This record gives sequence, structure tokens and C-alpha cells, in this order.
Amino acid sequence: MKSQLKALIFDVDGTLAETERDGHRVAFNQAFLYAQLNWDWDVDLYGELLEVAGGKERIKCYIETYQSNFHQPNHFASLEQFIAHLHQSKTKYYTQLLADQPIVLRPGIKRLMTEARNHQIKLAIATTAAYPNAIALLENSLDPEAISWFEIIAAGDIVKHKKPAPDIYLYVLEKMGLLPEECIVFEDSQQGLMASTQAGIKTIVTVNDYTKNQNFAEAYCVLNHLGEDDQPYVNLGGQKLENTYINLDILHQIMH
Ligand code: XBP
Ligand code: MG
Repeated sequence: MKSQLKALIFDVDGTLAETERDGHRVAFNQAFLYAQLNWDWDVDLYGELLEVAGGKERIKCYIETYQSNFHQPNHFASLEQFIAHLHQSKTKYYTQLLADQPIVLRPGIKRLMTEARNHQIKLAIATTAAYPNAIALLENSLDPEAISWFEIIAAGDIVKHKKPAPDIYLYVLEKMGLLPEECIVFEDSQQGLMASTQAGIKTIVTVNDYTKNQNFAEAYCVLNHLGEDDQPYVNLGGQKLENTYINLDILHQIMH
């Protein structure tokens, strides 16, 4: 059955830019230091913790796994309240870091988004990260007016169940009034792919160092990045595409 391409839905962290190792991880450690916690998430440990999506959920998992004797300071009524407070501080550090030293977007992201806008293909964001964190990346690395580029920016706690649950993608589809077969998703991780696939949306995966060994059997294709005219992508799995970079022509062909 032929479906018309109407929207591109992008994950944020790892897909738009390599934000995890040098962005989120650094901000978590800054927040720990500020809270006088001697917790330090090195690059390897952070890779392990990335199995849990969502910053608050990640801190909780770390405490349960590595700091099981930890009790929140007395002025917090619960561990959840303490974690929420710590995560707010992390968000402050993260957004500041992106403003001070913008993280460059991955190849092809801005080009493809611009092409989509010029051809009335809608853009949307579906991320597990908190809203201010997603916005900080978009405004600092894509365009100061980037919020207006997107039909919907779905982030963080807006849905009850984060990725790998499909909720965030179902939410985006509902808000845009589109069917799964009218959209294509761009993801970088197995959890993200599980979420988009369960929502029934065809997904192109662009891997990064943290995700390159994950299982992407359900992806339409797996690439090292979206590519540029002078910087072709490498096709790492799934369908073979006949181009050197992902553009609307290729995406229209994928729909058929
Ligand atoms: C990635 C995540 C996020 C970030 C941290 O989201 O799991 O939790 O690591 O951001 P995605 P927060 O790949 O879906 O964009 O601390 O704001 O949760
Ligand atoms: Mg991601």
C-alpha cells in the first residue's frame, strides 16, 4: 500500500547530536558535586546507565544498584523528591553547558530538516529528555527560532511511560493527527527503536559509540549518520539505500 510521507519525527539525544557523553553525563556529575555527593559517572558507567531512559529514572537506578545504603537528606520527604531536586539542578547545568559550548549537530540533520520544511513535510520531536534540555539543544545548535520548526515537541514526563514504551510516539501521532505509515522516525538507540516500532512507525537508526552494538533488527536501515553530499553515510544494516545521504527523495521511496 502506498502512503504519503507527511512528517519526520526525530529523537533528540544521540540522534540530533552526541549529547550523552559530553553533555548530560557532565551535567549529572556537576549536579552531584554541587549536592556534595561523591558520585562520579565515568564514560563506561554512563554507557551502562544509559540502559535506563530518563534522567530521574537513571539516577534512581544508580542509587538502587550502586548506592543502596543512600538515604536522602532529612529535609526531603522522599527519595523521589530528592531525585527530582537533583535532576532540576542537572537540567540547570546541562542547559548552561549547551549555551556556553553548543554541541554540533550530527551530519545531515539540519540539511534534512530544512529540506522537509521547504517541502511542507512536518517535523516533530519525541524525546525522553526533559523539555528544557531538548529546547536548549534545538535553540543553541539548530536555530534560535527552532521551536517554531516543529509541529510538536514531545518530551520527558509528558507521557507516563518513557521509551522503550511506545507512548511518546503515539502521543506525537495523536497530536499531529497522522497515521504511523505517514511518518518516518530517526532514532539512535535500541530503546528508541523499540518505542517507535511498537508505535508502528518505520525507523531509520543512526548509531553512535554508545549504541553501535545494540540490536537494530527492527530498523528499516542502520547508518552511521544521515550523510552529506561530501560525507557519505555508511550503511551498517537493514535495507540498502541508493544514495550517499538521506534526503526527501529517498524517504519518499522508502514509503512505497
Ligand atoms: C535520552 C535520555 C535522556 C537523557 C537525559 O533521551 O534518556 O534521559 O539521557 O536527559 P532521547 P534528562 O534519546 O529519547 O532523546 O536528564 O533530561 O532525562
Ligand atoms: Mg536517543
